[in-house]
Amino acid sequence: MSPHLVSPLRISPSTTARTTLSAVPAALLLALCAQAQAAVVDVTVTVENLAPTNSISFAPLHVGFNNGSFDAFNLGGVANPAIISVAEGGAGDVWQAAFAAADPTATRGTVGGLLLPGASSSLSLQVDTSINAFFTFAAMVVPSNDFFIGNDSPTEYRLFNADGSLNLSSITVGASEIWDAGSELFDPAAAAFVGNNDLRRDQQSVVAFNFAELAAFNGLGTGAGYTFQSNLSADSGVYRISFEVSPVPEPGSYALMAAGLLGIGLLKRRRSVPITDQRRTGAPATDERTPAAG
Ligand SMILES: [Ca+2]
Ligand SMILES: [Ca+2]
Repeated sequence: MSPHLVSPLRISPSTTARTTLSAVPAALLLALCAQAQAAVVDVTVTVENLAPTNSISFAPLHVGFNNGSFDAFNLGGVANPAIISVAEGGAGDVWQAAFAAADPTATRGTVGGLLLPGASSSLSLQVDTSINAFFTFAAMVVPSNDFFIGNDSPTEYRLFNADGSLNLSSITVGASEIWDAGSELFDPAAAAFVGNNDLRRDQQSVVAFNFAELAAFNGLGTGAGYTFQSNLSADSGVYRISFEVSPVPEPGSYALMAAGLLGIGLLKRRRSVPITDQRRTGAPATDERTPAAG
C-alpha cells in the first residue's frame, strides 16, 4: 500500500482528543439550550371582562394548554358533568379532573376570581409547547343559571407553532358566543349572583348559543352590589384572553451549561500545560510574565 494513502489517516491521539474537546461542548451547549428554550416557555394569560358597565361578570377562567384531545362539550349535545361544573356553579372541579384524566400532560390552571365588567386578571404558567400546542378554556357567566364561555372544538385554538413561537396573541369572545348548557332551567331565584344557586331545577335540554336570555335579569341586584343591565347585542365583545410568552431554560439546560463550561475550562487548562513545562525545563517562555531580574 502506498504511503500517500496511509499518511492522511495518521492523526495523533492528542490532536483527536483536543478537536473533540473543543468542538463538542460548545456546539452541544448551543444546540441543546436552544432546543430547551424553544420547547418550554413562560406564558402569561391575561383575561379582561369587556362587557358594558353593570352587565355580565365571569367566574374564574379555567384554562388548559394541551394536546387537543380534551373535548368538554358539543353544540347540540347533552352537557356532561365536566362542563356543568363550570356552567352551573363556576368551580369547574369536575372539568379540571376530567381534563387531567383525558390529557395527563396538559398544563392546567385557573385565572383570577370573580371578574366584574372592566376588570382584568393574569396568571403565568410554564408550558411545554412541543406537547401542549392547543389552548382550551371555560368560565361561567354571571348572573345565569347555566351560561358559560368556552371552545367547543379542542383544536380550535392552536396557540403555538411547531417551532414554539406564538401562533395567536389573543382570543376575543363575543356575546353571540355565550353558551347555555341546557342543564338548568332559567330562574332568577335560582341563578348565581342574583339568587340562590342551590335551588336549581333540571332543564334536560342541550348545549346551545344563548345570550338574549340574560336581559331577563335586568333590574336585579347582583352579589357585587350593582344593579344588572345586560346591554348586550350579538356583536358585543364580552371577554378577551391575551397571551405573552418569554423563554424559560429547563433545569437540564443549566446542568448542560455547567458541563459545557467545565469542558471549556478543562480545555484551557490542557493548553496551558506546555508553557508550564517550558518554564520547568528552562526553555524560553513564550509569554511576557517573566520575573524581574534582581
Ligand atoms: Ca366539542
Ligand atoms: Ca339553561
